[in-house]
Amino acid sequence: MYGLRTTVARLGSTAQAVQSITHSRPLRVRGAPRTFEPMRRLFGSVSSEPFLNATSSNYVEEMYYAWLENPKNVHKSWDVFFRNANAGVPPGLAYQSPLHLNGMSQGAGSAPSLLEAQANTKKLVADHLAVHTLIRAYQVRGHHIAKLDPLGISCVDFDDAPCAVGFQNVGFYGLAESDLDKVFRLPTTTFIGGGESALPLREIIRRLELAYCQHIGVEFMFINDVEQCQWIRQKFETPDIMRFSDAEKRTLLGRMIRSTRFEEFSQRKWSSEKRFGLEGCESLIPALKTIIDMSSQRGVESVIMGMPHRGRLNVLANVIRKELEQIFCQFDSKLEAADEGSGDVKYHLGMYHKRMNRVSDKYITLSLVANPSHLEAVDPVVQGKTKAEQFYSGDTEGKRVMSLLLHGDAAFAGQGIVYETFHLSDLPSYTTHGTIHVVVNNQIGFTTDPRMARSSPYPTDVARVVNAPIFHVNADDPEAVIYVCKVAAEWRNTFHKDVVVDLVCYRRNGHNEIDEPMFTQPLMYKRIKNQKGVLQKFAQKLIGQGVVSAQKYEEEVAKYDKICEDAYARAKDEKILHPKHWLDSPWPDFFTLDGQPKNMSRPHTGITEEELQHIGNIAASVPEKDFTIHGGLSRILKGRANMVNQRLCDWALGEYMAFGSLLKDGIHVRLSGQDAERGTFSHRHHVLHDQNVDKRICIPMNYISANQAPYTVCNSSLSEYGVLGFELGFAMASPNALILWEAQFGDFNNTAQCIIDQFISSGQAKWVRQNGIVLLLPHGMEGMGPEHSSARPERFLQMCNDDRDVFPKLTEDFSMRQLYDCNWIVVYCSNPANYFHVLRRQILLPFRKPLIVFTPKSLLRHLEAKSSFDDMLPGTGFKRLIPDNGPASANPKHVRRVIFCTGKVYYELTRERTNRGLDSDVAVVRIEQLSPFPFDLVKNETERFPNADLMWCQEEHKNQGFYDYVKPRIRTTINRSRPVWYAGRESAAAPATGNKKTHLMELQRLLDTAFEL
Ligand SMILES: Cc1ncc(C[n+]2csc(CCOP(=O)(O)OP(=O)(O)O)c2C)c(N)n1
Ligand SMILES: [Mg+2]
Repeated sequence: MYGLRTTVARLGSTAQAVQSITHSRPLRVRGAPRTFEPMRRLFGSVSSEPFLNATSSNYVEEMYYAWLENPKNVHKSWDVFFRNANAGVPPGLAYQSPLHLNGMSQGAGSAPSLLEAQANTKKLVADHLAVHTLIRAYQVRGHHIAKLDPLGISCVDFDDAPCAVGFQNVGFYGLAESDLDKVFRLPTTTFIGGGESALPLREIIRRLELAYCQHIGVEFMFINDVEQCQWIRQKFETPDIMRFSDAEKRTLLGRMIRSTRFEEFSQRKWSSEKRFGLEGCESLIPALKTIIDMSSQRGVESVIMGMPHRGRLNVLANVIRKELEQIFCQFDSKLEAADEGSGDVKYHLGMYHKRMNRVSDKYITLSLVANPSHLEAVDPVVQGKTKAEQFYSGDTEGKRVMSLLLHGDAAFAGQGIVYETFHLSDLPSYTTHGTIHVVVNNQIGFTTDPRMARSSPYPTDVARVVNAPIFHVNADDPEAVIYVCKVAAEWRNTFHKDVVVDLVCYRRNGHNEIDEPMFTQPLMYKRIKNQKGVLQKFAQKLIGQGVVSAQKYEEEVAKYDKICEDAYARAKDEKILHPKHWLDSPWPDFFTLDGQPKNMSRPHTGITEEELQHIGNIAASVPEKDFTIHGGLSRILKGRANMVNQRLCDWALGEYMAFGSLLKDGIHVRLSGQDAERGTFSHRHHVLHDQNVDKRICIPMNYISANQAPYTVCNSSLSEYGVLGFELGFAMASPNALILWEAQFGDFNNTAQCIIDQFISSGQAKWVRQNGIVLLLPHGMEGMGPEHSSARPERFLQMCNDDRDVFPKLTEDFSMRQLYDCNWIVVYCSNPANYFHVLRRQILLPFRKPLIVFTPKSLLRHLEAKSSFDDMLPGTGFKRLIPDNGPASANPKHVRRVIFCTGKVYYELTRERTNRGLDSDVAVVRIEQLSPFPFDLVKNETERFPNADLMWCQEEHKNQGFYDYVKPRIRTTINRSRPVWYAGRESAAAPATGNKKTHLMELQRLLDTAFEL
């Protein structure tokens, strides 16, 4: 079957010879992609010289390669032609008609009538080329005319390139009706022959129509890999390939019954409730089940799914097999939840379920990731979780863990995150080795028609960016649906590349069950009203075929209805909702049996002197032999070695110490982000590049100890939404990993706002699911202009769940309780030791919370922003607040002002304080953990300086930064007994000025305010 490919591969050096025959256009050479001409060119005039046009060259090329392999592979006429051509006869004269073609014997060189021979040559070759072109036309464009739309209203716009195939169009290719019964040899690029190598044209067309123009439309000819193209052709062209046994048909009917009756039952019981039913696309359920069955048979043990609202309850009930009563009781608005948090509507909840797959007889775990309303936002999250499960189970090729994503047609085309996610699909640190995408293409988005919802012909065109094959299928034909799903699953498990199944269907009701679609789509809905249900049609078909009796069918329906009724009765007994039963990523070993942290003791985050020395030395070394690094990097490493000798850490080394020590203890660390390997500010250098050997790299962090966990550091694609979603998903899989996403500059986090708002800040409240993702967001006003200055701390702080007006009860375990209760942790560290501790604390805590870290830019190289090893030894820990430690604290009663601040401005303040000789008069206190707010420690500081006025100082503008969050909390701490003054930039629209001089003036002004006593 793959003969052509191997022949081509072997013949790279013969391209020259071929070129001499088809000299109008260079032929493909070895390794070059196989591209396909636009149809207009395929139809282009061949009158001047049939050999010399583009399509012929492909055909001649294939013939030539086949001939080179063995002259018997081609027709005698081609054999003679190639012999002559190789002997140097010009292409137009090289053809010699063999005896049986024109009744005359004409040996090479004995041309009795050259003109006659030329005429025959032209006709024969033109006819073959025409047939070849026709076959390709079906392969490329058959989907244009396939009967994909159950409603028959689709008007996909293929611009000015209609697909002219079929009996009536043979003239288009230069063939005549009289050619229909001529026998043509089939090219190696088609499988319609089955066992036959030549067929009459009429039969060729009939078989192509069957393969490409019925209920399945296949888009694949853009794929560059010949083997993959051949594979797909074979799956759809082979005669009679779409056959099902009676047993398979009955299974399919059973699944259609469940799918259809589930919606009907729900509609009967809760007619005025939103559930985003599947009516009109009931074959989704057998589609998914087929994919899962096939994948399980091929060795997949875990399928991680993401899907939107449409049909979600049905999927939970009939694919994941969540207990029906658990689904039904979600409709009871009076039930209270057992777990804390906001909970979520029923069609957003996740699920995790391990069960026996009856088809493969193997266990399979199915998880459906909880998602927000924001369509497609879950896509990268699913991919990240899948990647993590593959990573932790050693499934390096994606053979055991697989992702399955469902989409709506409007969202798939409209949401940019889909594109971002596709672009992760083949990147080494992000690939999940092939995702199966299923689009519920009901030809409408809420109230919007496709012609207003996208500019591409299909909603699936976005997938072409990664050359994923796209199988469009009429969802009213359940057999066609499950056939393409089988092929899709096989594709994914053979080539480990993405594939799309486009279920072309309709939406029987409005957007939800209480919506009126006739307002906006009156004609479509008139058509839909007359549309017979797919189950009804399919059941009639099978009854007609004698596959199932009418009685048996009715019994099956009644059986499932009873299952629903029984579950409905049981649902009434439910007294309470258990959100924890809807977890998509349980961490059973991490928590106690009832889901609580195993202890609440504060973790010890310091490490020993030896560890610090050892990791420091690794950070300063090139552990691989004969590895040449850049001279500038040698200096950086030497600088690190010097710091280690002096027992000092800068920012990069502090981070190294945190990562290295966790890795040593078996904690996987994964750092991902744009240019994260080197670090945007060229400070990190976690991946060394050999200056002499291309792509040779060395990651010293993986040389810390023999039994360490692996370190992953990866430059991501230039995406925030997609990549942050991915890392969030990665962090879901295991609590025993430190997963960090770094923004190039902190302000770019707003491109990922959806992940931050919908998942990170609120995920636990909605879905009782913890997540320890770390966001590293470079932040700081450094005169670089409005962009790149602010990571927008005000936004993160505004979403913190602690109450600014309530002073909390200061219990023994206050700091831990606070962390446990918060929705995320926000820190802005002022020195490397604290950064080191907070990273380690993140993983040593007995629970998981997202951690937002504002990270420095200029402080990376600031001489004072260094920490001694002494601050990282056992017994030391993360400081939520760093009190003043200068002359002011020696005589607190005399202190006239306490300036509270956070992060980088501390260094500006202390420099100015010294310059003004105010070291004894002003205390500067750093709040390193902004949220949860260290009420206890702030209280200590305010009490320590009873005669001082209190001030918050920040370099950000007043309406930005930290002020709005911190001020009311300090006021609550002091029971509003003293004012809290402000020193900082005035309110502004932009985060910073674009003028360096203004920047410095503003800075001076805020320092003046801070020290005006
Ligand atoms: C990001 C986002 N924008 C808007 C919406 C509001 N919305 C909910 S469903 C829907 C239509 C979705 O159409 P489609 O993707 O075709 O799915 P269908 O409902 O037809 O199954 C819209 C606009 C949303 N949920 N998410
Ligand atoms: Mg839709």
